Amino acid sequence: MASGRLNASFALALLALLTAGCGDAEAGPSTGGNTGGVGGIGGEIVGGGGAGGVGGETVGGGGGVGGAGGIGGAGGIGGAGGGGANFNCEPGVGAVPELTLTEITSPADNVGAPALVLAAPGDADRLFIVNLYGTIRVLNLLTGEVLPEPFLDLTGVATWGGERGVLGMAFHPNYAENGRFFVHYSQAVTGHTSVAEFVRDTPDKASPFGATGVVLTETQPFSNHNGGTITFDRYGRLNVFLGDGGSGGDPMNLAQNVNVRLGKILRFDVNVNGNGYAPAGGYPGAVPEIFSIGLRNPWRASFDFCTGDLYVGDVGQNLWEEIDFLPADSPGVNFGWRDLEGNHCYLDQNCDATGTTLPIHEYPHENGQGSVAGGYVYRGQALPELRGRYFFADTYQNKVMSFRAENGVATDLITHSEISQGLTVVSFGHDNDGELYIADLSSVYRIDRAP
Ligand SMILES: [Ca+2]
Repeated sequence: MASGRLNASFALALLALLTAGCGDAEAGPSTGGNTGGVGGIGGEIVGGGGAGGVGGETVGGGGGVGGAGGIGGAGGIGGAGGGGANFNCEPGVGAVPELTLTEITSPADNVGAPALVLAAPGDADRLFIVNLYGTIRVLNLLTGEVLPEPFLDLTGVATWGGERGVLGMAFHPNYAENGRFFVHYSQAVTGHTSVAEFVRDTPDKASPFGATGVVLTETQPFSNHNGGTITFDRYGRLNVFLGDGGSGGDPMNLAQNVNVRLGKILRFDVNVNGNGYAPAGGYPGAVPEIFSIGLRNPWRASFDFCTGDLYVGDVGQNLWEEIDFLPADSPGVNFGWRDLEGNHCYLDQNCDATGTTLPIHEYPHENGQGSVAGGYVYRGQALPELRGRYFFADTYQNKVMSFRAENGVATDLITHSEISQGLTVVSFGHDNDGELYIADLSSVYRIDRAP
């Protein structure tokens, strides 16, 4: 269906964005369920439902509340990243059906270059669409209409082009009450990285000049490999994914340098004395906000709402694309770059992989092309067959794929070829029911059951 409608300027940006070996584009929009789900309906494990919210602290335990009715654990685990007022954490059942894509935005909506789709905690009927080119728009799921005015317009604050732009967004787990949210963007003029906090003025509007805090700024030695994802984990910590600084092959070996934040996963407590920031990384011997090292360009990453496991799509250099996996509550690790590209030595063919966490899944470039776009574990209602499957895509190879992580091993890998053609998938998203969406830099689609 819908063929990728890439016009010339999109294509240009995209080319730069995704140049093989220069990967690019999530991050778990921690839609958080402050609203606290109704709790397990009869123990139905309405995931996260739970209180989620509460500062994200408490292991979403919130579920607790729900759990009440439910079978303990139910909401229990609460959400990775908050939210998911209506997620379903039951195991998948039945054979994977044929899927289809339903386009939910149109060119007339002028949503620009959608690079991320996410839902706000406590806001079940709307989606926020992050436009790489500087605006964040709101889509009303009930009417199908995009609000005419952007929720946030960072034109002039952020710049875009190549792999720069508005790259990520995350709602505070308690957004419904405190209105706090975070945006990862490339600064105007310099192109350097900013992760800044904003507070909404109304449910439909936030001021671009109203940043209430700066979590981090980072000088970028090159324009590419800026990472992108920011997302809350189930303990309410903000996780920031940064690329290796760019060029190709990580010429300064920054991803392995524990004194440098590039090529890392960073963690911050954003609730210090209310709304202050503090490093919460804990990687041995590293700058205190560093949690894990050895990433090349982690454009899109997410936490499984139900388990807390972390999935990272790390864009490869010349030959291999990879999905990295870290079980919930693991200490930080070294994901290998640039000693390794996927499971393979990169520069030194006699490299030593001791102490390195290898990908849960890798796949080769095809015809010299590849750029992985990490997605989410499906925890929705409409397609119980998909529950527990981690969805991801390759932007250049026109593939949407999924697997299940079982005991740290990717099993039952599927290429969903029926929804793979004609799109330039750069990112995924989900609503507060756990249904999945695809962003392809020109439009947004929901993954549905084929009729
Ligand atoms: Ca790696």
